[in-house]
Amino acid sequence: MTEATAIRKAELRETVQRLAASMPVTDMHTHLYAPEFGELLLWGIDELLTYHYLISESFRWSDQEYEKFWSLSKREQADQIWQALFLDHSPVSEAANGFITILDRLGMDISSRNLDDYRKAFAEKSTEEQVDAVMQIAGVEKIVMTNDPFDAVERKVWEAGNGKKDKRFFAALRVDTLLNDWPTAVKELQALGYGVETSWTDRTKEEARRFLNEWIVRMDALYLAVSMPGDFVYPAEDHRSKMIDEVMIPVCQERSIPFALMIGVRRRVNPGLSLAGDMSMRSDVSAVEALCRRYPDQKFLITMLARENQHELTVLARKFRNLMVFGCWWFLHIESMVEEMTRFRLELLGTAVIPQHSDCRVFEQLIYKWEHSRRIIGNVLADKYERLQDSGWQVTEDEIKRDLNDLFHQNFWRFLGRNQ
Ligand code: RAT
Ligand code: ZN
Repeated sequence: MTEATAIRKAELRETVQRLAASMPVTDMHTHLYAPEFGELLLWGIDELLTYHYLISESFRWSDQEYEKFWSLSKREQADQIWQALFLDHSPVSEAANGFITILDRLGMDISSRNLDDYRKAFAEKSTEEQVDAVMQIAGVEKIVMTNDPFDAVERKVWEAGNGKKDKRFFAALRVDTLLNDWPTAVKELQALGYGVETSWTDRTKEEARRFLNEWIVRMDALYLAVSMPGDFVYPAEDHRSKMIDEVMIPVCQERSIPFALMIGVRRRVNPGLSLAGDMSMRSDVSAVEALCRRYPDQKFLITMLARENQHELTVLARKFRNLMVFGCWWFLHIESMVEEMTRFRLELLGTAVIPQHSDCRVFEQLIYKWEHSRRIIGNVLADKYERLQDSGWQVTEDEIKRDLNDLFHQNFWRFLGRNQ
């Protein structure tokens, strides 16, 4: 190690922070779409203010009937949320603070608190312009969407061959209906011409596999994805286990793609809140253990929603190299949890983890979700390097770049076997 390549102690943290702030990111799970998907791509001020994270927070301050809220136009809903969360009270929550970060980084005058001015500034942009600008500001280079062939609007885009045009966007085939609502899946599959029936016959399995195979190829899907309730058990004598063992794993293996499971949701705890009414739920990590053990050649991307499951899941990743832990999901995507989880993940796994995904639903959210996460992850990493430096281990700028590139980008692609 030469004097020239070693970083002086006083500069170490600043160097890590600078590199963490600018390292290009692959966002491996979002609900964003390429511009070709038209109305499915949400962006703009009213979409930002009516993000379901903010809807549930605004109801903390309101006794309005849920139906009344849903009957309002999007703009009226946004006005109400602005009033409740930004004017009547201070926007200290992660999601509310994130909205302010977005406005600021887009060059708006935060001190004016003038929603009309903000609206005007957004209205001047085209979708394409905003997508380019946001990706540039956020430093996000590649975005993985969440894609569902049962969605009629989305299906048309793929069938017209427009889903793969924008090379910055990648597909993930979402299979929730097949696993969690088989009767609906049967109807959808039949309508698309697949010869399935409710009972678990050989032909049904074959046709379900054909459906997945055809759609993986059509979308060039990077992985299969599902969100599971917290009471997901595997193996079990139930539909889910049969679907996983006889349809999903065989197809993933044939196509050499990972299976992503997001475990620990309790859907519609308060149905009146719609999408904002879902809860988290503690899960049994042994389901993941059983999958990883039974299918050592199958890769699993796993995230869990309950804080209580995080440490055990991270320990499990030490035991199974076919398990990649990813992201701080949903209610865990807050400053304190990202800090805690990143710290023990690095302590248990080194840099062999995907520390964050954004889960954005509205395009500009990329700005705040990544800026906030980059800062925390950079800080935790700096702590670790400082400790090494105290023992005489010199870390170079190139090594810091290598590590951040792994965390924000390359670990995902390497796990997929598709180095970018
Ligand atoms: O984070 C979210 O916005 C949730 O509503 C869900 O979409 C979750 O991320 C999921 O993918 O199921
Ligand atoms: Zn999601």
